[in-house]
Amino acid sequence: MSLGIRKAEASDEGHFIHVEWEDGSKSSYPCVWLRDSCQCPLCFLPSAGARRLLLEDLDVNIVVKQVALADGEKISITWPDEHTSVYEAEWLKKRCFSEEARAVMRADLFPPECQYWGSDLQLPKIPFEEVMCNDERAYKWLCTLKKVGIVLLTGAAARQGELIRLGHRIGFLRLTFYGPTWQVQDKADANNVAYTTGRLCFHTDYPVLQHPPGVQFLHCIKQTAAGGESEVVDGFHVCNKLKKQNPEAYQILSSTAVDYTDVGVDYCDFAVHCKQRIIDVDSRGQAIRINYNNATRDTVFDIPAEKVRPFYAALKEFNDLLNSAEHKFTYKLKPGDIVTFDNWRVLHGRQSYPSCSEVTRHLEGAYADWDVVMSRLRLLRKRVLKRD
Ligand code: OGA
Ligand code: NM2
Ligand code: ZN
Ligand code: ZN
Repeated sequence: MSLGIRKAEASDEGHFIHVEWEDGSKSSYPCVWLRDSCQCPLCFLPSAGARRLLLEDLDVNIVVKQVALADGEKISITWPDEHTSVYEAEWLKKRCFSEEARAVMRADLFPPECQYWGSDLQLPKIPFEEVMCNDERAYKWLCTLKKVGIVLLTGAAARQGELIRLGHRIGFLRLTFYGPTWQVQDKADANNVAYTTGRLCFHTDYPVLQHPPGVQFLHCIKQTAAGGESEVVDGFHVCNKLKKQNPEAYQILSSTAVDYTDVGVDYCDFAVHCKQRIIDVDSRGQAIRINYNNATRDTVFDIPAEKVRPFYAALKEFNDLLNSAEHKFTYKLKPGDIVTFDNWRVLHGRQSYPSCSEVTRHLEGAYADWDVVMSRLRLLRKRVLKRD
């Protein structure tokens, strides 16, 4: 049972409705928002959960004509044009404008929990087939992926196609110029440095795309005996450290637009160019996305010449911190392992391995967008926790 309403009255010359709840707490709602949020069939399309009311038809200076309380469960408002709107207590309570109520709603919609890690990472592991057929396990997988930034799924078949299945489990994969899924192995005339046997220093994938893939999957099908170890580092954790230790480097990396380029042929031919800040920050200066791949960073560099060396110095500081023993975690994928990680937060790399005429190492890779992953996480949460 939800909390009932004790009293509802208009105030501020009809611009607000003040609600007093049964427990004595109070909420106030701007009338323009109430009118805009009318749930009647003329103003709202329930089958789409979307507003039908046009902004053209909203008077931003609207005031209430009359407000009535029904059984403490609903309030009913009559507007100057005699349109009436009814709002349920529970619906209103959730949408209370107080700082605390908004923080609760925000945390529900956008889980904020973030566990930073370094070389002490206890790599979370979940059996792949359990994620595929058990909703609790799938929910656990996605919560951990969001919170820690990396989860290893174990025991998949050592053949191509498992990532297509995983894509269906969440919804769909992100198609890029490298195809729906892509094969990481040593290739003649490689169209990407990943398709060689060389070492890959810490990077995020695909900063050349305006909206880089949020989540990456790498499925190990074949692993070389010597070399080919994987490395990961918590980019957000390192950014916090850099900001403290070297605020000037942080300032440069979070403000300089770096040119990226990727030109070639794969799924189709491509000529992609983009400008990205290596550390993307929110309005409070907190890192929200790392965009760094040294291989696709363009030789075209659209900044004044005198700013170039300070930029390299800042990047070097960041790279040194990423590589410090305290921050990086090293492991080696086994056939059947699928590493899933936050490509906006976790930087990854690999050690080199001997080149050979046969293929000695083969990973299948794929991307997903955070929108799709978070959507699946919310739906699984609803089902697993049996709530709305
Ligand atoms: C990549 C990549 C890692 C590896 O393909 O972008 O980072 O272990 N591969 O080969
Ligand atoms: N691959 C692995 O930014 C990049 O070029 C990352 C992408 C080739 C799909 C590599
Ligand atoms: Zn209406
Ligand atoms: Zn990569």
